Amino acid sequence: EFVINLLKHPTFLTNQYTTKFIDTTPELFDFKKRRDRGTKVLTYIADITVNGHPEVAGRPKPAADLKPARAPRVPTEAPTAGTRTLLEDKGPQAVADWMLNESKLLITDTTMRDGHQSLLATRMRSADMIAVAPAYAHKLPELFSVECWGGATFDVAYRFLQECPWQRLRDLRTRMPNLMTQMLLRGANGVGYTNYPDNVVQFFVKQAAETGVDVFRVFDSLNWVENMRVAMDAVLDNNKVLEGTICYTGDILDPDRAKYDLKYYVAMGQELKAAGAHILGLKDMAGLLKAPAAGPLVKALKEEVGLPVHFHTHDTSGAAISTIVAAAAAGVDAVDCAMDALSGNTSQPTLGSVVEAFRHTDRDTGLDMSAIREISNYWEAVRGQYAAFESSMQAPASEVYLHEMPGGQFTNLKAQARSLGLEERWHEVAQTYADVNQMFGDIVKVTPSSKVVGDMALMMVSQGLTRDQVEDPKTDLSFPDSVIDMMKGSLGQPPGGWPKAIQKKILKDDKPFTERPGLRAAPVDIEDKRTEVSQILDGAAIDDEDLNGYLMYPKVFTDYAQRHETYGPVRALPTRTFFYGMEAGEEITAEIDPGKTLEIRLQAVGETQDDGEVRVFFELNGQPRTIRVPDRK
Ligand code: BTN
Ligand code: 3PY
Ligand code: ZN
Repeated sequence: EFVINLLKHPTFLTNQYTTKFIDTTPELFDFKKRRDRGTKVLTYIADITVNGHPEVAGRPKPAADLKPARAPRVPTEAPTAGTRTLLEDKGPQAVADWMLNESKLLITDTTMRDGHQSLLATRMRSADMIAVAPAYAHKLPELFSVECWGGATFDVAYRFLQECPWQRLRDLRTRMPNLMTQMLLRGANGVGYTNYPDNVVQFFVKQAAETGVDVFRVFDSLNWVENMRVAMDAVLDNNKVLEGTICYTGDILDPDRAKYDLKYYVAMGQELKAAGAHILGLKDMAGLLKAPAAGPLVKALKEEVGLPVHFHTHDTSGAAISTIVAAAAAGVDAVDCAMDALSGNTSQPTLGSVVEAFRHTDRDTGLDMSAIREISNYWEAVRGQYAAFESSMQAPASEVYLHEMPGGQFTNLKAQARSLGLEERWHEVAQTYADVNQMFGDIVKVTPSSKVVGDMALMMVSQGLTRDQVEDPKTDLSFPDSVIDMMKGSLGQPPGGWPKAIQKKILKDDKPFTERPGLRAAPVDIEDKRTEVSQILDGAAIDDEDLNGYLMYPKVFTDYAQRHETYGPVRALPTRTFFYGMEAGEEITAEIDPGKTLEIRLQAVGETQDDGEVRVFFELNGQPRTIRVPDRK
């Protein structure tokens, strides 16, 4: 019945089938109780207004006098050429060659990915990014790239923001046609927390390239190049820019951390070059690279690898800009910064300050300071709406050199500690995190290995266990699943392998493996999976983007799709409405399709009825509408 409906649909017949066809053609689901998108969105607003949004319950509220975020205005003509233009015209190798010849210090803006991932628990909604994207295109065409996808943003979009991450990417891509978009890809872990079968990784990269990613920063959470090849090859096959990435840990100047010395990093850089990388990423996810080490490291990578080097760091220590200055002096080609209002602390260093630092030097970035201020002012107003997700970090801290937590994990782990009642014991958690790292053999800690170290540290602090007790063969302990899995080999191999004694204790009689996890995983039958998810969703049409969501996160995706069926395109709502609902007398607009706008006015909220329901009175495009929602408070 549904299939016939679909095939006869005029959009389908004329070949204009778009990826989110299902969303704009609810008549396909006429066999179900038909609810239009306006009603669905009103249902969402009514529910949040009556019951609140669970994610912000008990958290600080945006300031009452917060100014609305207004994106800078842009001219109607097309923006000037940028790096994307070069990529489209001449391909990824030309981008790398251009970088090597460019004297400017090139800048990537990370605000839309790592910036909010590190400061606001990744909770920034697409609407807030899309509104400012044209300003980036018009006012900052000299940017190297805009990091706006991947990492934790993918699952958070589905899981907490009730949005399709692919739609976000497509919308950003169209609004910044001249700028390269950039994503963070966790190698064989895709945008998840575990290794996926090779064909799932390949399918994902193909889709990301098609929907709109230009630069793929590919890393492995144990720096195991072997485990990065499938993802890297897929980027090359799709003719996009491959940034093969080294994760930096330890301290090359510290003789006690000789495992990660200059030789180690140069050798890894050479392996990545041999694997086909166009650019060498140097990812200092915790912000551990200090200025005196940055010079020799960047110099050695530039000279002995020969690829353009793109440096990423976090300002957790407060000293990141000194590292950037040292890296630039040693010839680094590009660096990551976050726009001022979403920079500093666990986020990237401050974009405007880096631009100023290089003004009147031979590495002048060419970026316009007044554009930076305008865009940062916009982000400042946006950030105010996310007060509920701010962390308690008040100041930069040199403690990062002890614990070595990635900026993107720090606030998350702190929140996890809080939920276990361990927040006042945070410094103990930090010390234990460092102890676990040593117990596991001193490993690279970045998603997902960092999560495993965090799980172990929280277990030890909450159970009052010391490293000695954990390592003692005589004490019997049950370890977190993630720890067992990692010791078994499921995330791959660290340099030199896992320490034998603790591995044996954790695995008991289970045998570890040392081959690449992807070699052991059978390929997934992708079309079977499409049928499977379609059945779960009552016969819904599943395009390749949706299918990729399901392959990465089956339950998260189907939960999202089911809520989407109830609540409709809530991505179109203003952020305040999404988290806090509406007040009587308030009016908002929501553009649910280009040119199709809902004018929504909340008239009144009724009393809770005997049946436990509340009636909420709206005007939708001038017509009265009543929505009933259960009072769940
Ligand atoms: C159903 O009919 O039961 C489910 C409808 C699913 C709509 C899907 S959800 C993922 C994708 N993204 C969209 O915006 N719409 C479709
Ligand atoms: C991620 O994988 O999400 C990261 O930000 C790692 O630094
Ligand atoms: Zn980062």
